[in-house]
Amino acid sequence: MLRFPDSFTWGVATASYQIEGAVGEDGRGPSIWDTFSYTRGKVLNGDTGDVACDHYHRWEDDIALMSNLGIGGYRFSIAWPRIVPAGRGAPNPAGLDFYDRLVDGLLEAGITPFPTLYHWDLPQALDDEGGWLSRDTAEAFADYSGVVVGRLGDRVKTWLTLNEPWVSSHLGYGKGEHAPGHANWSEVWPVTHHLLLAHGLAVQQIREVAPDADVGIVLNLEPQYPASEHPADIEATRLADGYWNRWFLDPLAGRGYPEDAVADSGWNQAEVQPGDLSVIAEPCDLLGVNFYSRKIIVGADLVGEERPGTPPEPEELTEMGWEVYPEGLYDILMKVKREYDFETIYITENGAAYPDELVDGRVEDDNRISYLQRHFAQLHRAIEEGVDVRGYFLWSLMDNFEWAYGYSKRFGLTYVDYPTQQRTVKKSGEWYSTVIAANGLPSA
Ligand code: IFM
Repeated sequence: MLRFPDSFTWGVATASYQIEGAVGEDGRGPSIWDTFSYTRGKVLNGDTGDVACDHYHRWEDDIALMSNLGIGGYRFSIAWPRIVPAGRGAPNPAGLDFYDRLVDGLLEAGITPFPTLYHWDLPQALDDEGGWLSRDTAEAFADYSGVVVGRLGDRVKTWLTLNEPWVSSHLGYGKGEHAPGHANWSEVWPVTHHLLLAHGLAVQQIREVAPDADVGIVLNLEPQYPASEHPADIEATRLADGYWNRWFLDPLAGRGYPEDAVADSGWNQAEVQPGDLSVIAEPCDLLGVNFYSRKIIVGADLVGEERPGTPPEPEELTEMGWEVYPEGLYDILMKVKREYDFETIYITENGAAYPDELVDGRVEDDNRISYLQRHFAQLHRAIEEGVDVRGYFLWSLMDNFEWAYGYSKRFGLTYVDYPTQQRTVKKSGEWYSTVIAANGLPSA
């Protein structure tokens, strides 16, 4: 039996736009994801988050679902456009009431709430004024954070500011695969700065409103490995790590942006004003790590050439096409421990999409169980070797709106039949509840 620490939190994660639906109800303003998903050709099959999992109306059932599985912590996100429909200005009482009821319901069920303040649904009104290209958006985020924490901070003890700023900046502004759909690589760097600034300003705001709360940010970290020992591969891997991991970890740790990646990007850091780097490095209590896969890096000047060794081919992929590489979770946790001094870590997301099918009322997702089992073993290994991981949040409680893939990818422990909204716990959900009950993995 691989036992986890006694107070370890076993949780699940979701995000507002991916599950709530009710986009036009109770005063919620439009978000960039409404606009993006209503734009023809942006989301597979024209899917939108209009209804999603209808969690806005079914939240009590969803809490009961978690409770039946024995879930100890729920990481959800708060929709900024429900709280402040125009992004800044007067808060919307009905939006605050929704999360107030949700938090009370979770606490009554013995489930600890871990809200994230921003999981990509920026109010459209702020995008109209420049979105994350504008420094003012960072200030507006801090104000909005203060409103939410002012209302829920008597019951919520842990706050997460941003989810995966890499994705917001690279996919939203660089590639255009996510809202707001810009495809302009030079926008990525100022956007990352404004996002990190927003995080730092929000941490300051949260400290004022709820001085005893724990605060952190969620990064999607990914270990990068050279395809061979060739110096070109090794150099390219260092840069890839700079762009993917260090670009965020370094400024949060008070080291500023990584010089090598900044030089390579050509960003002149014009948006970095005096004092910004110390705001970004405002001390936090925890780091949230989302882990899904790894990258194998080929140096640019080796592309197409005969290689000094064969790069490993991925042996196993999820339905997203992401390589299953559980050792990567161990490696990235060890790297963070070795190179930084974040107090504690939570795995704020990990999980896999598979082509699940509901047959005779059952989803036999043994592939997902195998994926989870191997990741839990690597997580356990990192904890044994001294990484202070306090909890694990499985992505996701239920199948949901997978951004540009719409409803075509299923990550849930619970199968959602979208036309009827019926939830069916998958075999992996049953299995996860045995892990939770045992606080560990049966060695077999
Ligand atoms: O669904 C997303 C989530 O919103 C952020 N992290 C990755 C998940 C799977 O792609």
